[in-house]
Amino acid sequence: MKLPIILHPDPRLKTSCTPVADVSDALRKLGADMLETMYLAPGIGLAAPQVGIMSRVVVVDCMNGEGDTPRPIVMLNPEVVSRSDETSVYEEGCLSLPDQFADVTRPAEVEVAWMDLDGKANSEVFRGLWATCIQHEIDHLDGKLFIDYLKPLKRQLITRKMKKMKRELARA
Ligand code: GNR
Ligand code: NI
Repeated sequence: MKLPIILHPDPRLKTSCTPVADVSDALRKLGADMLETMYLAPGIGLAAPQVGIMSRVVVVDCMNGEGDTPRPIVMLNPEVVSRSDETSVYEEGCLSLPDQFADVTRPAEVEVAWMDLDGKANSEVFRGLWATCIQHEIDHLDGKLFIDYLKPLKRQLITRKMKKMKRELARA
C-alpha cells in the first residue's frame, strides 16, 4: 500500500523517533509499504517519520541506475558506528521537500549497524550515494533535514517556498 508523504514544514519531521523493540507483522507490513512508497515516488530512501510513523525504521535502495539489480534494505534502529574523515559532497533532495536541492557535505564512508526484519543484527560499510542516503535517512529519525546543514538564509528561502507549495496544494 502506498502511503502519503508528509511535506516540510511539519512538527513530525522535527521529532526524534522511538527505537523499535522487536519485529512484528505490523513492522513487516510497514517495511513493505515504505519500500512501495519509496519506489513509486520515486526515491532512493524513505524514513518512517516521513509517513507519520515515529519509529526508527528506514528503507533504502540506491541501485537506481539503468540495468542495476535492485537491493531493497529495511533497517530497524540503524546507527552509524564509525565514519571516515574523508568527506564527499552530493546534491541532496528529499521527498518531504519536492523540487528543492542543495549540496551537502558528509563523511564519505560510514559503518552502519541495524536490525533486519528477521530480528538479526547486521553491519556493513557503505560509501558513495549509499553512505549519503543512509546518513540522510538516519537524520530523519533524529528530526533533522538536509536543509539544516545549509546557511540560515538558504534554509529560510526553501522553507518559504515549501509553505507556498503546501498552501497551493491545500487549495487545489
Ligand atoms: O530520493 C532521495 N534522493 C536523495 C538524493 C540525494 C541524497 C539523499 C536522497 S534521499 C531522497 C529520499 C528521501 O527524502 N529520503 O528521506
Ligand atoms: Ni528525506
